[in-house]
Amino acid sequence: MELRIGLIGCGAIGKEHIKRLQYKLQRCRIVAVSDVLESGAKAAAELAGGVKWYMDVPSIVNDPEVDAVVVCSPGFAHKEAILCAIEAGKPVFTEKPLATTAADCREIVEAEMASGKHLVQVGFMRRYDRGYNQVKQILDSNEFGAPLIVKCTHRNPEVGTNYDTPMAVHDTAIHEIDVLHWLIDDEYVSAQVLMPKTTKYSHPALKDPQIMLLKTKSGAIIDLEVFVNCKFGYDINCEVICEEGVVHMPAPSFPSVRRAGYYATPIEQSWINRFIDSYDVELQNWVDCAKRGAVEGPTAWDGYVAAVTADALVKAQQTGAEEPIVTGVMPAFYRQ
Ligand code: ISE
Repeated sequence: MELRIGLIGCGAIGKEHIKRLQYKLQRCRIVAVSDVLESGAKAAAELAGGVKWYMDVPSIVNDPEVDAVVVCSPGFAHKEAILCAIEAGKPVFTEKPLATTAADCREIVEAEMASGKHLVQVGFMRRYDRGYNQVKQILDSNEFGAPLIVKCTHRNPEVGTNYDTPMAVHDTAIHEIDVLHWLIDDEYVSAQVLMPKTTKYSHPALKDPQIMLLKTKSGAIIDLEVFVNCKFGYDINCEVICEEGVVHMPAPSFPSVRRAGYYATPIEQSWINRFIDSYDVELQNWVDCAKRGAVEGPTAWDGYVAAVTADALVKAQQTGAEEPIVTGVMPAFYRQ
């Protein structure tokens, strides 16, 4: 039996996932879409091959033909859709963030635990990326000893004028926030942000670049450069310095070229392309798990941890001080 999906939010990532779920992945099918804009809902229904469309969350979630829900609406609208799916007892995959505040994330965690079923997965797709998984496999082998320092860069060629300083955390660093504690199997305890000279390509509401420092429970330090107007490409790097060696994540391969006095290798330009395979693997895995009532990917608890960590980083952007990150102990429900 195919998993019958209702997809909420038909903007850019919504359309990407409609194409992916309807025409690329296996064992699933979109049966309905919804958007607050009628034109958006209708166009997306067409894109999905003429499926049903709605303009409100309860109607699509409670449609008896919908087995599971995918949420691609803007972050502020996630909570309503996720809580509605939990109430209906349906598996729900939400794009990041789980919700926009730590308190809202906690509410989702509590609602899921009260339902007694594992229903929520957050779309932190980097956990499905080949490179990160290769690094994790090496780290988990213990042959390199304990991780001591993690050096990362998250560079975008440019961002829009509505992108401001806190978005460097909520929109951009949020990926490293999730993937790095999973990668080194540790917990964050504090956050600090250093602000170097701002690039001339930025604007007054955005300090760019930024250096974000995260300390972990075991004492490891993560040094993440976020630079969203770097101009040259979408450049994601991760290097883990361990007691007995260094592990460097491979970059996606491009052919090197010799031309006009240069020997060069291109750099990826778009984040959609950089993680395109990860999205496929992530959603196929979600479909297969949802069919048997399981969640293997990032949970609502991971979404909550990311929100608490992001809050500490945003505070650290303002204070310049080392800010504590207090998530509390992971409930037993999420350790199963
Ligand atoms: C965007 O929303 C993403 O998720 C990208 O991965 C990130 O690099 C970019 O900065 C964000 O705006």
